[in-house]
Amino acid sequence: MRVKLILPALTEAESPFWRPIKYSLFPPLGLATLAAYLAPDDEIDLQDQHVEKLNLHDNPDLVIIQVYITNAYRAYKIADHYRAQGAYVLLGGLHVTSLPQEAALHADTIFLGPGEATFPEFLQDFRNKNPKKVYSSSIRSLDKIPPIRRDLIKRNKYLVPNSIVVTRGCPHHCNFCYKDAFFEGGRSFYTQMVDDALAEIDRLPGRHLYFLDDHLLGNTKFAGELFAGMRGMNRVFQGAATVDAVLRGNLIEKAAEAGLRSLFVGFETFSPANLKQSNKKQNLEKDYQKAVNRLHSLGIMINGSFVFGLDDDDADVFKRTVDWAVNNAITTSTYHVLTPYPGTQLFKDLEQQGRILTRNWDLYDTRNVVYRTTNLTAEELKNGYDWAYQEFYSWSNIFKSSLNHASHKHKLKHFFYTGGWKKFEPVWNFLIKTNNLNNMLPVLESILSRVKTGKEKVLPETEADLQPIMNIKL
Ligand code: B12
Ligand code: SF4
Repeated sequence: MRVKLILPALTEAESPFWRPIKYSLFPPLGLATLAAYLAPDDEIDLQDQHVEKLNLHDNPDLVIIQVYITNAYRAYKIADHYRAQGAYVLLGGLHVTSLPQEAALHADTIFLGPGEATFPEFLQDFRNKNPKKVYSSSIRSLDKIPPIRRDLIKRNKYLVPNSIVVTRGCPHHCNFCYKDAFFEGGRSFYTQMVDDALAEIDRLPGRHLYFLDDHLLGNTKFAGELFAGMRGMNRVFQGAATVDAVLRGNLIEKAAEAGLRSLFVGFETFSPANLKQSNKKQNLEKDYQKAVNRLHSLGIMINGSFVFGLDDDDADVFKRTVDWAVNNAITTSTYHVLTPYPGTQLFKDLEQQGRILTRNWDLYDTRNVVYRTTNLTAEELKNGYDWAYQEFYSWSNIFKSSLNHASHKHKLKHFFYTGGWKKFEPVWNFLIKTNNLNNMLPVLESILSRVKTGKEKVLPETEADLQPIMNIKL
């Protein structure tokens, strides 16, 4: 059987905000996960439109498309094209799960929720010529899943080919998050067996890993055993977790020992009223500064996530948020305009209040205001969001923020990481065009080398560690 798997590019591919580097970070892990269930003699073509031109002049028997909210229209067009020429088309992913009726108009079969149980079930039905129209996931397990088909990933096209997920979902229930809708009808947080996760890590070449798990520290026992198993593997890795998990127990120390060098943390807002509105209970009354200090004392860089536009936000929120991040030496910030994804509690609440202004899903990219605001006008919100990005990533703030670390090594790491990420777009574009992106991995690994504990004392202070960074002529 000829099988085509497609990750259509997100809308930004045609927008002035398109940053090729942002979309050349991670390979399509979900599709490579599904490909593992296909037969050894199936002819498989996996295409990621973010990094390559789609070939639509082929003739597959089965087409599998992953749909996010802002690639939905593009995904539907591709689906219609292949159906018109007689292929059997499957649609699945977050957006299909949120809006199955919409997606069903463009597919022969749709999938709701994770695909680990439903996709193999479909394949059996398909081979028996009896596929269903809808498969909805209720069995949720990662036990004995076949190894991800990483051989189908064009590694040289990505800065971070070693992305990995060892859990699914999250133990929390923030009302703006996709996760309750996506995992409805079954468990919404579950993990791999530790040994399987370690085996997957072992299969990955090089040193650097990026865990895409929503909350890598979400299950203390699992994470503790995973980090214990990773000690001595000589890995450096990045991941995501919540403020409360950073503050609780000593899991974060174990993570640092295992090689954690940067963490995406959902601070989102400083307002208790906003946290309550978002059902983000885990952040309530938590000392953000303490979490930051703890991470920095372990040499872990921070990517802070912040949401603007919650009902308690006023015109000062942008400056307050940027100043806090700069003063606390947050390495990178990700700002979002509050976005009510369909299927979430936030969408339901705003819809009930008559506050949803558009259903043009292309605008649901966290850069646009798609709902009626309260304390701020939509214009203030959009301008404030744009200003926050510009301000945080201004050279003066990158300097200032870097200097807020105690050790020289952390200062340098911060400066090169942030500057490199946001200030050298033409260099990234050149590396992408010349297929050299993957060659930057050793540089990233150097930047993620260890800074040690206490007052961020350098451990061991080796000039050699930083040499590759100093040598890049950006
Ligand atoms: C990697 C990633 C990215 C990459 C995506 C590129 C890539 N190659 O994947 C980049 C960096 C580009 C990115 C950007 C953004 N992202 Co993002 N990203 C992720 C992340 C962390 C991991 C995705 C992943 O690989 N998961 C692991 C794999 C195994 O799972 P999966 O892809 O979901 O696939 C499974 C199922 O969905 C299903 N499945 C999927 N497709 C299909 C198809 C068929 C036929 C079948 C049978 C099954 C099936 O089966 C797979 C196995 O179970 C997720 C969070 C998460 N944990 O999923 C957020 C996430 C997808 N991102 C999100 C957001 C908000 C964004 C941004 C808007 C952020 C921003 N402000 O810039 C941007 C832009 C996205 C946009 N405009 O829509 C949200 C999406 C919310 C939503 N409802 O759509 C998520 C869920 C994070 C969150 N917690 O809110 N992101
Ligand atoms: S902590 Fe993060 S992943 Fe978990 S529910 Fe909240 S926003 Fe979603």
